[in-house]
Amino acid sequence: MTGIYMREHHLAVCKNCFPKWFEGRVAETIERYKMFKKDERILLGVSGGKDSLALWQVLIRLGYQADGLYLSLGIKNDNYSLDSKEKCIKMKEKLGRELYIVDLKNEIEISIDDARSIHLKTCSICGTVKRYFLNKITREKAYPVIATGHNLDDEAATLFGNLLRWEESYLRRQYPVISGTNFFARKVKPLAFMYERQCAIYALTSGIDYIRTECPYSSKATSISYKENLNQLENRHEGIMKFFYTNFTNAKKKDNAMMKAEEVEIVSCQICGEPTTVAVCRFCRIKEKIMNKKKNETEKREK
Ligand code: Q46
Ligand code: ZN
Repeated sequence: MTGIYMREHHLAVCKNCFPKWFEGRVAETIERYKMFKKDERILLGVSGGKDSLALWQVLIRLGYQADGLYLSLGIKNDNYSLDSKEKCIKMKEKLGRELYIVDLKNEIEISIDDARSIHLKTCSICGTVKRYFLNKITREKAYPVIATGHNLDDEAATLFGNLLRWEESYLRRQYPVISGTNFFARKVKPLAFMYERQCAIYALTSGIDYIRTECPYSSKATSISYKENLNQLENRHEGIMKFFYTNFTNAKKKDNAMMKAEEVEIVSCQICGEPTTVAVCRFCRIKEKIMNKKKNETEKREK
């Protein structure tokens, strides 16, 4: 039987053993970073992609209580949103867990496709919308933990971008686990030390049906070029991505000052009531901009 060779670990694992090996490594991360316990309910953001669906299955196989939240963003190209929702529903049925589905169109009468009309970067708006609903539903359903399927490639690309722009406040916040507060649940990334290709192999070797096409907006995401550069480095210097991110997290662990996030006052958004650091949260500001733009266009047409 052909083995799966992982250069960075100097290890070959056969197809049949790979899922167990992968699950074992995720379990180590969860324990090392004290992410959650077996009696804590976890809400996991699922997109229909390989990472989040793999994580959902791993958590259930490890005996954790994880439910999913799928956000239908209204990305119409290639029916991307419809296909991704169907993959999440399939996984919910396989695992026998709860899946919450939030349809952006029903919630706020706009979709991610509308974002282009206000000339903001689609992925930046998408990120705000996802964080908003993940936080909101987590609190409404009283989950103490939010999990996301960010893998090592994602985390290394984010770190790379934060360092290039010297984004100090983001660097302080970047870590595989962020403690909860009175306003927000604990945030965890159990796949933070697993390479993207390892997540893909796990999905394939353990029979996960995930969406194979990329989001139509992903080619414009800045993180893609960071990932391409990091992958080039990885090809020449095996394991460099892992060193980069692992040594960053180790340095943060040693130095308490690096872990300390800036203290900011949290207030309730004047429009939606969600916790925010400014009078009107970013989500409400974006929504208002899109609605105004639509209103102006309708008025122009009617004139
Ligand atoms: S879903 Fe959203 Fe991603 Fe698509 S619009 Fe960009 S951020 S690429 S993870
Ligand atoms: Zn708001």
